[in-house]
Amino acid sequence: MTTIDAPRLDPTTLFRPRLGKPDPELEPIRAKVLRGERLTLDDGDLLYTTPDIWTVCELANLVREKLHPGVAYYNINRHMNYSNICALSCKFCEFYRKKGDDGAYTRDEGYIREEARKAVENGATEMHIVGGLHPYLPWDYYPHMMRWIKDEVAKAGGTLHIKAFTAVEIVHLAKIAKKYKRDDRREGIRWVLQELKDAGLDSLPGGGAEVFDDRVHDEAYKGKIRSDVWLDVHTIAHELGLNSNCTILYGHIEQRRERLVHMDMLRRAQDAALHRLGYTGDANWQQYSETFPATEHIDAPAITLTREGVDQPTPDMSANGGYFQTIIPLPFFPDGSELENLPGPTGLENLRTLAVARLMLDNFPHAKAFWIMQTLPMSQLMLQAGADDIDGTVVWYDITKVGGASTHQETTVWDLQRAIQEAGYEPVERDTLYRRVERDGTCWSVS
Ligand code: V47
Repeated sequence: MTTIDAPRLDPTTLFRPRLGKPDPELEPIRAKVLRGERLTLDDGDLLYTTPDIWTVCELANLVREKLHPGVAYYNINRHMNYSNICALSCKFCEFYRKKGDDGAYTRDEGYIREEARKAVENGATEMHIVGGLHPYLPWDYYPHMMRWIKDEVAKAGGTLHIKAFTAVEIVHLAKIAKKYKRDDRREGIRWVLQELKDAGLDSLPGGGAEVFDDRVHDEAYKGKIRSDVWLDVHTIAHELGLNSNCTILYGHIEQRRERLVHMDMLRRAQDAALHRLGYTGDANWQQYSETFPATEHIDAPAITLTREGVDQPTPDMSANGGYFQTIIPLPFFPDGSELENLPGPTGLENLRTLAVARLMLDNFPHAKAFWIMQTLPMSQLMLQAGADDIDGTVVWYDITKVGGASTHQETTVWDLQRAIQEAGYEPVERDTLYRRVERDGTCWSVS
């Protein structure tokens, strides 16, 4: 096992964030935010280095309020991991096991049906499903899993949205289904996504993106797909009409600039997705494309959702599938991983990263403070710093265990509502597609 040394504290980054000491250098960024104009990577650098973190939060809050005035979202959901057996050994991950290890598991049909039934009984609107790259499960297991769930839900007289499989799992499935060709990977990815969609898959979660940077990839999660493949999977999902989310796993061995590049790559992929859905771009988009290196995903005009009168999100945005819904910054938890000698990000770094993500990802409708990883008290603060969503009741969570938590990491609707209300927002229960849920006990519909 190779270890990566914990970074030494850099004295130039030691400053005291102070309330009431505004940084005048942020004013040009404020002007851009008010105009709904795209921020550059250099703007992002400044947002990351200014001691005036509170203005950064305030600016992110301006965007968040413009998009979702007065409300914050939560959902009633249930996470399920079908297996923790994984062919990969990513250094940041404490979830994976090898076959035969203590605690290794693979769920069978009975378990999966039971989880689906419990989800409906508890009024869940969504099941979030991910697992390791299982080396031996056959391809059929995966579409069957979708059908077992939909069948059980129908028997229970309910409805459940299946949000499942990270991009790296989709590529793995294309390989085990023998559909993956190195010279045309898109064809195999499309085949898998279409088959899963036909079997009941409704959207993709945002996991597995980590940080889109080859150096970080090779040091911390070599063997995983790279950014171009991750973006291909999501682009094809969008082309098939599936919505998806995206994450950034920060606070390990990456630099802040690498986070900003990751965010820029995501917003360019979103430009392309929204363009396909008929959104018109910013007339000044060429100025941005000259600022950033081009990639194959970057050829659409910049689309900013808060630009006055041009690109306002339409009320039927949720009816047109095929775009990124939510950015979810995930703070790195070192415990139990191969990188456990690293300190992980601090609370202020988490707050700032959430705010920076909200500001940079100007074409994303939503920013989520995932309470399981951010903690509920911190998520509450993040609602005033760019986040409009704190995720849901979750129930079981096996990927990270904050502060020695068990896999049972459930919270109540009452706790979620109280956290939101106390932060000054109306709590709105949403379904996966961010439609308002009307509820009568465990029965629900969307308005
Ligand atoms: O893909 C793994 C990350 C992700 C660690 O789409 C870690 O709505 C921190 O993607 N420390 C899974 N993070 C979680 C995820 C997610 C969660 C909630 C909602 C949604 C959504 C998506 O967690 C993994 C990986 O990037 N992860 N290990 C760790 N030690």
